[in-house]
Amino acid sequence: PTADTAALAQEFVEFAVQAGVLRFGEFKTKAGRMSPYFFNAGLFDDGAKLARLAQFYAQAIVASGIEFDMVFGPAYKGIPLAATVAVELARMGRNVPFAYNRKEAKDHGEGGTLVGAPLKGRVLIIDDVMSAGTAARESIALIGAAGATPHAVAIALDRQEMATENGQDVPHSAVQYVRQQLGLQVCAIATLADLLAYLATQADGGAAMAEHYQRVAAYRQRYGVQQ
Ligand code: OMP
Repeated sequence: PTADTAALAQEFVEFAVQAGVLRFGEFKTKAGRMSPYFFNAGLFDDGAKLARLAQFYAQAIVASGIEFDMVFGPAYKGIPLAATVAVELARMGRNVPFAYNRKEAKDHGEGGTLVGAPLKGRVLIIDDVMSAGTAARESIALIGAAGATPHAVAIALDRQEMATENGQDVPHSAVQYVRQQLGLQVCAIATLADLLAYLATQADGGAAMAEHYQRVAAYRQRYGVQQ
């Protein structure tokens, strides 16, 4: 990461903590792990927060240099994300088509599961968090089936932890799998490493922050992957 993307990541972690989106405590993840932190993108729940969030995504995407022809939001959580990011990209002079999917096919009216611009060219998927990569794999299959190219994924947070296959931990993260095995580019606004860096700067701000740092560091020891 360049100095700029590292600074953007620090700003984003601070924003997520202040918005109550990134919380510390005890949380069970989809993979069944007890995590000392959890990022709930659904809590970016007013216009100002969504606008700010979209700016972070758009800046991270532009800084990554990833090329793409359109954006796609996977149902449900990816839909408002991709919509607001498309608006922000257009504001930045980069107007691209936008599409999303429904979870259930509609049998009347326009029909089908895809809404918005036709899927074509290099598609950038916008999602919240990648843990095991299940959601990403579904979007990739759907985009391929529509005859377009799943090209890249932009997420807010890369947890940089071991993916699971058939209930077993594997030595790579879902992001590494999507990059190396599926050949897509992945851009994250922030990572677990950025979160730890942030907590380290807050550690003299009180015992609570120092404890969060210790617990998140221990979690990385246990479940983190080599970068
Ligand atoms: P995968 O689809 O398996 O990659 O998991 C992504 C999902 O994990 C998200 O859509 C959330 O439901 C959930 N999640 C978070 O949103 N934030 C976290 O910090 C951790 C998880 C998780 O359960 O791993």
